[in-house]
Amino acid sequence: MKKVAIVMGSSSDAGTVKKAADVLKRFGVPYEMRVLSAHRCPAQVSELASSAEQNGFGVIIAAAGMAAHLAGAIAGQTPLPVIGIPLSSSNLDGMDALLATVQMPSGVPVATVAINGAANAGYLAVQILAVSDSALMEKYKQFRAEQTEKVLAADKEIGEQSV
Ligand code: RP5
Repeated sequence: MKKVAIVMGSSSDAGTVKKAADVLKRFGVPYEMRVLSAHRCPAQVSELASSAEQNGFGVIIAAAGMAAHLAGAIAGQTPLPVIGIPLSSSNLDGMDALLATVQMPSGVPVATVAINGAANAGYLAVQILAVSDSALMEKYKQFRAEQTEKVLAADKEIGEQSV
């Protein structure tokens, strides 16, 4: 199976970004985590992005806050799909990172999840890899069915409290 690279702009991002790794772990998808900054170590970001395809990665998740150029900088240097996680910071609550991550020029997309939406970045990476991996697709469909069952059980339970 192809691996997922999870890159974050700072070690201070790790608490939020870990939720993406937790999802990948749950589905048995191999991943590698890195701390690399588009601004503080651009050469290393280039190295990771330009070699990711030949190194066995299928998707790259990139998380950053503030002037969040990490996902876009990676997307510009790889043909692999890139998922961006904009992270909240104290001054602008993540709107800065959201706009910096999502507003990519035509031809170089970053699939941007919600502010701090690390779990969905993990799920989206699973879905992308599952397109060419039928066992993974079955696991993902099972997860979706379980989600539905949980909501319907909650609906039944609360419905029983109706008067
Ligand atoms: C971004 O700046 C990082 O992704 C982080 O969210 C934010 C602050 O980084 P630190 O100053 O905590 O390293 O590049």
